[in-house]
Amino acid sequence: MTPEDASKFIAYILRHAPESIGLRLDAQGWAGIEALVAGAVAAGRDLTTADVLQAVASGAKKRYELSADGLSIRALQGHSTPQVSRSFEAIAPPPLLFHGTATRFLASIRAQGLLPGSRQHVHLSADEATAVLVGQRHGKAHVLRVDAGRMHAAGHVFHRAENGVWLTAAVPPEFLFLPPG
Ligand code: HQG
Repeated sequence: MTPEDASKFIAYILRHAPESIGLRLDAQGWAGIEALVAGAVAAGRDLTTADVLQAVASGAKKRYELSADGLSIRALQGHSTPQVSRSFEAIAPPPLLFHGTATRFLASIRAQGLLPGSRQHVHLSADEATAVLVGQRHGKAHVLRVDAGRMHAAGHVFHRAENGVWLTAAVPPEFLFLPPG
């Protein structure tokens, strides 16, 4: 597998579908690297331990973490699998956060606010440039500004994953700066 394909495959397994290769994650998202590689190979994928270690070390996005003993790996955020319920500390967000989306989702977001979809949290970023890249994955990017300070004051809980991604359960529309329309 190319490094990019390996990283995407590992993300899919560790966030969304560990059972598809017979892998069991613990509640904090950890899997043994040996079990991950063995499961992938048994499912016909050409994945090696070196590919896994490279996926952890490389990439602008720090998607994964190695355990202290170097034997296990987990995805830091973005899970939809019910096997994982990571406990994140609640912390106060900066006053303004950003969410990158696509213009085609704006009407629905205006009505419902930001919903986590299949993931366990809505993902927000502290900088606008990251939000543009996230939005481009879905189409014509639109960056929404989130009034995180006011949301937090109103009792909404925020977390920050180790890679800097901000997480919250949902963002009601009144905390979004939406374009007129
Ligand atoms: C949109 C990537 C309609 C939401 C990134 C987004 C991120 C709504 C899409 C991480 C909506 C969900 C997560 C509503 C939200 N109506 N659409 N009410 N509320 N949406 O991929 O935030 O490369 O599940 O705007 O960098 O795009 O995987 O979430 O467009 O950190 O490491 O529904 O994934 O990281 O899409 O991305 P996603 P996301 P990785």
